[in-house]
Formats: sequence, C-alpha cells, structure tokens
Amino acid sequence: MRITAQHLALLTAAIAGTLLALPLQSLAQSTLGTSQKPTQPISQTLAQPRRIWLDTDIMVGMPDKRGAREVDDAITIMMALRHADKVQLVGISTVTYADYGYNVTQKLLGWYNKTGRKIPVYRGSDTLHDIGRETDASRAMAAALRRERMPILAIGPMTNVATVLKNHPELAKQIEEVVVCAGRTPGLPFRPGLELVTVGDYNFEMDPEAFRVLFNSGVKVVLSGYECSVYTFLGRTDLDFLARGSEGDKWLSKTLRPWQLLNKNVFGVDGFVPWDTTPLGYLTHPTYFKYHEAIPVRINTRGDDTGGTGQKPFLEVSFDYKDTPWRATYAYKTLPGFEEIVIESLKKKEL
Ligand SMILES: [Ca+2]
Repeated sequence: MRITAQHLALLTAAIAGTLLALPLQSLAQSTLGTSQKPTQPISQTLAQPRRIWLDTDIMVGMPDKRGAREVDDAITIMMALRHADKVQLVGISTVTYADYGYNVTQKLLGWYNKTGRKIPVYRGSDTLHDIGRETDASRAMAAALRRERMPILAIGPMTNVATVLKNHPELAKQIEEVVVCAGRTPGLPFRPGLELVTVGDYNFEMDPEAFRVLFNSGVKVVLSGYECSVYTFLGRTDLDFLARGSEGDKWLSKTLRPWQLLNKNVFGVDGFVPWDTTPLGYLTHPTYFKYHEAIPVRINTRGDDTGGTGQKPFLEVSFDYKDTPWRATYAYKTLPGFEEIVIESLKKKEL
C-alpha cells in the first residue's frame, strides 16, 4: 500500500491524539484550576546522583594481533561521566591488563571528566586467578565501602570484587548491589550479529570462582548481559560524528573503527554491541529494561557451545531451579530508546 500525505496526516493525528491525550488534559486542568499547586520545577524533583564504584576490564585501543580490542568499557565510562546527574563515580578499579587499563582510563578521564571531581583509578588483578590477593584496587574498594554503602558496577571479570568479599566478608552489607554483564537463560547461545559464530560468556568464564564467591556472599546481584544487550548496536554512521570532535573524540573514532571492522569480519555486521552500557543503564535508566526479579541462579556444566571440545560452566537463571539458594535480578530485554541514549551521551558536551 502506498502511503499518501493524507494517510500520513491522519496517522500522525491519531498517534498524537493517543500520546498527547493525557498531558493535554493535565495541562488544561492545571491551567484552568486555580486551586491546584503549581508544578514543581524539574530541577527540584530530581534525586541526588547515586554514588557508585566502577570495576572495569577496559582494554580500548590495546594493540592486538586481530586488529582491535573490545571498546564497550570506554563507551560506558563516557556515558557515566555524561550522566553525572544520575551517577557519581567514587572510584574506578581495573581488572585484566590492569596497567593498560589504568593508563587508558586516566587518558579518558583527562578528556571527558568535566565533573570537577577527581576520580581515583586503582590497579587490580591482572591474572584473574588470584582471588584473595590484595591489590591497590581491592584495598581502595574496601576502604570506600567502609566509608559508605554503595552499588558496584562491575563490567569485567569479578576477581577484584571477589577478593574484597573473601578477605572482608563484613563488607558485604556495605554493597547495595553488584551490577554485572554476565549470565543467560538456559540454552541461549550467544550469537551476535548475523548469528554466524557462537561466543562465550566472557566475564563469567574468565573467573567462574569469583562468581561463586559473589553469590555465596548473599549480596544482591543484577545480571545484565548478552540477552538484553544484543540488539543495541552502534554502527559506523552512528559514530561518524566523533571524527569531527575533540581530541578525545578523534582518538576514540580512530580506535572504534578497527573494532567495528573486526565485528564485520567475525559477526557479519559493521558495528558493535556496547555490552557494558546495559548494566550502567540499570543504574541510570532502569525503565528501559525488562527484568526478572529474584530469579534462581545456578552454575551448570554443559558441552562447550563455542566450537571447543569438552565441557564448560554456564551461569544460568531459571524459575525452574528449585535447588539453589542463589538469586538475581535478571535483565532480559532492552526497550526502544536506550540505544539513542547511549549515542546521545557520546555527543553530549555539557553536563
Ligand atoms: Ca568489560
């Protein structure tokens, strides 16, 4: 069917009529009704930003024989900095490639931290096989938790968080929640893009023991991983503007492009999923996600679904699991509009 201008006008009117019905009615009431109190200015109704700790395996721009490394932690840090009205980064700790992560995080903060606050960065576990070994990161995270209760946004393997919980179990009550990028519903393969390749649950598989420590601690866990993130997609045209931006934007543009091309080669699509932005989204824009609350969690052993032989552990959630004490809030869907929020936050110059 061809849509004529008349069709379009009718359709627009119909949509506008539906969407605007309530606000217009409210407006009419507040304009005409003299007994109603004036609406409070939005600035006075906003809540204070949540103070959070960020633990990240940032590796953006790290030289790699495949051509590029994952970039989503960098996008997430920028998004957090540009939503300083919603979250305030108390400190940042690095996990995996801890030295590289430390340096590149400082570089990004130098370009993009306009909050007026110094955000300290600490090196954590390099090997991911050393839960319990104190690092600058674990010491700083523990000290921060002793001072105040807050959520931890952990967008890499869980080693640093597990070290704090193992060595200082009394601090579990100081952690409001740990928001992580991991987990799946049983039988869900991770096949991004054109579904040509199956990949693993990276953050979980790099240190499954750390997730055991986390769940055994009884701290509230939010899983916001592949299932809810996979359709949020940053293509070449979404990020073209960075090439014309600030010094930082230009560096980022040059760094993101090889990652998009690698994704095209491996997954068939020229662009990437900014995975780690959805756990941040739980803290900044929770209404853009659908969640299962208090869903049972288990680590199951199954055949490797990524082309390897043998078995591997899977972090899985299901209301059918009756034999596990572990529970999580599980994000299973991102609603329309979140992708736009991610892109807009990269463009945002002012706080
Ligand atoms: Ca990450």
